[in-house]
Amino acid sequence: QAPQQATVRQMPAIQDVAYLASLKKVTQYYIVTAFLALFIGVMIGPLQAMNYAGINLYELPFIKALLKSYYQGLSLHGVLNALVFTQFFISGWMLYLPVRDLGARINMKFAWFTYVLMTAGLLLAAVPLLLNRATLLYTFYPPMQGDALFYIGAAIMVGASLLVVGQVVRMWWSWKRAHPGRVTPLVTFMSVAVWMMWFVASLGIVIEVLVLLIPWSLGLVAGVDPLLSKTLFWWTGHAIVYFWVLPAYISWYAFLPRHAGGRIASEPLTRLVFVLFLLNSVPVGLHHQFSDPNISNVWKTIHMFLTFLIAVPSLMTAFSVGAALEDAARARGGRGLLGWTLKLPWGNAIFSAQVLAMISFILGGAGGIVNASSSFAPVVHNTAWIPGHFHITVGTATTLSFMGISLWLIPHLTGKRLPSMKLASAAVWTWFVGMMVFALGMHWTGLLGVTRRANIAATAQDIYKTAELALPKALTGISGVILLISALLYFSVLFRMLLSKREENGEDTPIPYSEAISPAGEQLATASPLVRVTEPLMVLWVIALVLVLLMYGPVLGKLVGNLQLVPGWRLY
Ligand code: HAS
Ligand code: HEM
Ligand code: CU
Repeated sequence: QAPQQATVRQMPAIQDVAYLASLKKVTQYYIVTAFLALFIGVMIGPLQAMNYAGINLYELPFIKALLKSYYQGLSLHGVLNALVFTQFFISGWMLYLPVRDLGARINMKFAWFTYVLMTAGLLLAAVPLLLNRATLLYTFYPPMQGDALFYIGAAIMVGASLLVVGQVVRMWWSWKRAHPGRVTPLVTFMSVAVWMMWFVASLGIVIEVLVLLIPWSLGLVAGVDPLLSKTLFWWTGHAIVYFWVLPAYISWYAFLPRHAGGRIASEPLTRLVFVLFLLNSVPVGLHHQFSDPNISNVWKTIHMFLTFLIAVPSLMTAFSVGAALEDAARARGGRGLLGWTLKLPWGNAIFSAQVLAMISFILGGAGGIVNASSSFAPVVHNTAWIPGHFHITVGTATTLSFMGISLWLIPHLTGKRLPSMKLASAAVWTWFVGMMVFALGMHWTGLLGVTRRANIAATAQDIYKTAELALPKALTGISGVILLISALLYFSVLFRMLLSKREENGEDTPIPYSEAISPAGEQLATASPLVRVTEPLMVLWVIALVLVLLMYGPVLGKLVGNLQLVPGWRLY
């Protein structure tokens, strides 16, 4: 098809200036809170990388004053980066986008209330974390026990995210009622599907925390069942990784082609991808529990195959977004089998951040398939390989995408200008290089048998000092330095931007909508069968819930029928 000049989708205008300003402000609060959490979280990362290089920095007086132990630092790092940064960013991003996409009017008081509630939950949980009274790592597996305040704060945070689900789904539903027969616009469709998936996903952790952990930490019940808790945790804990990455997919599909000067490949296919995630993201969590007792191999194997199945929509994304980029590059005169990639706007940090995030995700995804395969899992489980895997998924695919997005989103929300594209580019490229080196070092160290979550630099054991470990350990240490520089570059750009004066109307930096080569159309009556079967998200939501109950019911039933209550431990 001959490439055409892309025309931007006309967003419905929001006339009420005060309303638009308040909507942008609440989104900005979410996004800025997210990056503040990331800033603190990421500053601890290099210390951990040094640990895996065999260098113990935790005895330095300055560090000792801040962190009681390696594990307090690791708990803060995991919670702030993986749980707080992601949830706040996503709650702002996936509230703002569908509202603008539909030109809808939401209840701003409720939106602000949700933000305040989420922040209150965060602050409550932060108290015991900072006081070393919830040094449980971000998975908080019992019987390790923390102060009740930690679990209560976490419950409030998750509860607040469910209020966002309610607000977005309700808004979409009123739009449907006001526009019978219309096809839901793509960005709204993707956002609603992800929020619905998160609702189904969150039920596991909600039950775990409300029914098991809070009463136990308050001393109302004497014991807790570790395996039941862990199983409920991974009900949520696997799907949460798609809650982290799908908001980046929204940008890769809908906005990235525009940054490259091109078009979305296919809207109907994109809708199919998101429906597959809604249906299949949750019932796969047992791939985190292959080595746990009391869960039958039959169920572990079923979850393993369902995990392979959930890689399919990501593979579809790779080909589809890849095609969109190729379309864009060829429209700019790109030639050859791979030569077209040179025509992509690599100097634009908004673009390069997200494409480098995607390249990192090809490797992270491949590693994920290894983790999920029951024959390989025993080799890599609980080794440094696993942090290797997730720093190129959540730590790069998600984080670097969100960093790239922030470079246009903050100007759009605030009317402030990006102070320096050069520095932003330097931050983006060093993050990518740093994480590639980190992943190489950590995957390699893991294959040589070094465990994750181990303060190896503080032990005298010879097994961590063999000659074959020298190179991978050195790589990890070097990556820590590169990533520290990268983070300082990125945050200096971000904070300079936030602290600068407002220079333009934020609408001058529009939401970068792309046109589609194959659009979904506007009217359901004339739309393709694929568009029509993907439209009833409410029905698909119910099916998703039923599938999870089928795939988890028997496993949980057996555990509940055979409860093993044990008292709590404090190891710190
Ligand atoms: Fe994972 C453990 C399996 C995806 C995060 N994962 C983790 C943990 C985290 C995490 C945090 O089966 C650690 C949990 C803990 O602390 O114990 N993971 C998978 C599989 C996938 C996967 C099969 N993981 C993710 C994503 C994450 C994430 C996404 C966060 C965002 N993971 C596992 C397993 C474990 C695990 C086991 C447990 C291990 C253990 O033993 O403990 C799949 O969803 C991956 C599918 C992805 C692909 C790649 C598609 C590529 C795309 C980009 C295309 C690029 C283009 C660019 C087009 C198939 C979409 C072109 C560029 C040009 C220039 C042209
Ligand atoms: C764990 C380094 C950024 C999420 C770790 C570990 C290292 C590390 C070495 C393994 C610790 C261990 O197993 O003992 C770094 C460095 C970073 C960085 C150098 C960049 C400067 C990030 C980002 C995220 C993230 C951006 C997510 C958004 C996590 C999580 C863990 C972890 C969830 C697991 C904590 C646990 O096992 O409880 N990090 N990291 N990290 N990191 Fe990072
Ligand atoms: Cu998983």
